[in-house]
Amino acid sequence: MADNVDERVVSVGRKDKIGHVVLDRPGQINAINNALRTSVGNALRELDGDPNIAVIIISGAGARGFCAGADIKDQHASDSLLDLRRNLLPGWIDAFDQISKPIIAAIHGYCLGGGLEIAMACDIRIAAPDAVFGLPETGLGLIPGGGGTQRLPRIVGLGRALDLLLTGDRLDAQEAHRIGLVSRVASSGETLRDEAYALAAKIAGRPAGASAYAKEAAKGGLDMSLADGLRLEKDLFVLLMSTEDRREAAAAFKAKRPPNFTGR
Ligand code: CO8
Repeated sequence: MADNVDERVVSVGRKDKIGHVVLDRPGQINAINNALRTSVGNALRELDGDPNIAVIIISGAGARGFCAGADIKDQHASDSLLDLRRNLLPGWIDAFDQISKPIIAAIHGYCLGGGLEIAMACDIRIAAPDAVFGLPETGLGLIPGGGGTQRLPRIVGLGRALDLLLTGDRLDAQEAHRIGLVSRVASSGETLRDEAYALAAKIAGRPAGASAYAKEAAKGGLDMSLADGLRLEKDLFVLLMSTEDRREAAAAFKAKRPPNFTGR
């Protein structure tokens, strides 16, 4: 099935050093079709390459939720196995790992299936109190295909992950916070956006190279032995020692003035 990127299913905003990708199919609770999949990837790559952007936020349009997963109505029984495999294998959600800038998922309402897989591929998750999380795939005769079986155990541990995968049980925001599926809960749905922007601004005010390397070391190390991860950390540490921002941070500390970081 050809990817249809003519339908506008994602909108992109830029404010200060923050790029904002909005999943924009509110009539379907932002369910993931081919156009959305392609557009999200394009938007992330575009913002990652924009030197004026330091941090990326992803959220969902409309009152109902962040994303209700794969578009169940858009799945064609006539799609060949080859088509299905072609659509899944390039690992479009895995491509989030290629984005060097920090990505924050700002989640309200339903965050199910592929929607939760998108959120788990982000670096920080902040939830509105009304957020509802779950991986319903086994009830649909499937398993998650966007990284859920791999990222969920890495985030919450194998026992909790298998419980959620095998039961399809839903979690509210407080429970998701308790088990570490989200790291923050906004004080209200109305303030979620502002709180996500404040979090993004805090990160954007820090040296961009350090943020990128912190992310690369922490996430990259998960796929390595401890020894290889420690080596990666040291290599990236040494690279940062030569940056202007590192020198500026030390100079500002000595002069007791705020630093002026340039991203170099
Ligand atoms: N796909 C398509 N349309 C959807 C989806 C969906 N996943 N979810 C909701 N919608 C549509 C509904 O059909 C409805 O449209 P319409 O008004 O035209 O009838 C509209 O959104 C509102 O939904 P409801 O009327 O159902 O609203 P409710 O409040 O009654 O229920 C729920 C909300 C609980 C979210 C319910 O809609 C629901 O259960 N949705 C399906 C959730 C689900 O099972 N998601 C997982 C799908 S499987 C998956 O994601 C696997 C991904 C693996 C691969 C990832 C890479 C592609």
